[in-house]
Amino acid sequence: MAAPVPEPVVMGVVNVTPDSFSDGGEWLDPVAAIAHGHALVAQGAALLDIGGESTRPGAEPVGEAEELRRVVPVLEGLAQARARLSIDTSKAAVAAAAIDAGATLVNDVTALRGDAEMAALVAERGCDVCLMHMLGEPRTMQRDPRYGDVVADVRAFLAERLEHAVAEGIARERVWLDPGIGFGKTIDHNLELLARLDEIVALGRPVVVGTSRKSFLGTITGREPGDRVAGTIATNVIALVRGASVFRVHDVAAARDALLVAAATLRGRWPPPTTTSTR
Ligand code: HH2
Repeated sequence: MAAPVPEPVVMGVVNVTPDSFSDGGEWLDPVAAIAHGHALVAQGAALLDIGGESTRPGAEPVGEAEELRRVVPVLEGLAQARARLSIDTSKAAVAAAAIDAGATLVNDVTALRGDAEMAALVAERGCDVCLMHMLGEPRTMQRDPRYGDVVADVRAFLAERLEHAVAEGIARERVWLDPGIGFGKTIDHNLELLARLDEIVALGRPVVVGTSRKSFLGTITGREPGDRVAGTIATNVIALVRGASVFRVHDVAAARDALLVAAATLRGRWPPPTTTSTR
């Protein structure tokens, strides 16, 4: 029998940064960021991922005070939105303030390696955590990344980080995993991870994919970041087929429609079951 098709959860991106690779500066003003978050919820985002530090290749780190200044008003302004809130940070102090403001997911691109206090915070506060694979660090990660077998290496890393999280007191059921598309990876690394994503899904936790507008889509299509929606959706649908359940995107309406129809088609049935572990 075919594996059950997860109900796709669309995570809308709210970058409160001057330098994000595709929308840097667009939502730096908190009023604009809050309005953007509400618009993404209206388009079908069940989750909003709010971030105050770019992790694009070459990005310079942001200080804690500045990151707090960027994200806290936006989280507060979105606390009543009809979506869960996620904080995209690797700093425990930022995550703590975000949880106080209503976030229930910590999206840590360092997978609990960036801040020694992060695991204890997530364990204590009982929120969900997304652990992402990254080779190196944003400033240098795209300088000649190498793997033995990229899928096996990323899977082993995520398996180790999952056990680390559990050993630190985080409930296994609270952990989501992400192969980190574009984080220390060539175009072929990204494509192979997507083609064999079922091997990551086999770790038994919800898998998040973040391909939205990323440069490998530009390499294939020749398009600028804002024109990579169709490419993003192609990868999201393939990831859904391979068992991913959370899709981190900038262009929510298009991704939501494509994923709903793709999931219904894979099931051969509509409406979908009503519950999912990522809600
Ligand atoms: N990608 C980005 C940022 N955070 N988090 C997860 N879990 N997975 C991802 O693939 C991921 C992520 C990069 O995208 P974006 O936020 O648009 O750009 P920037 O880092 O330049 O702000």
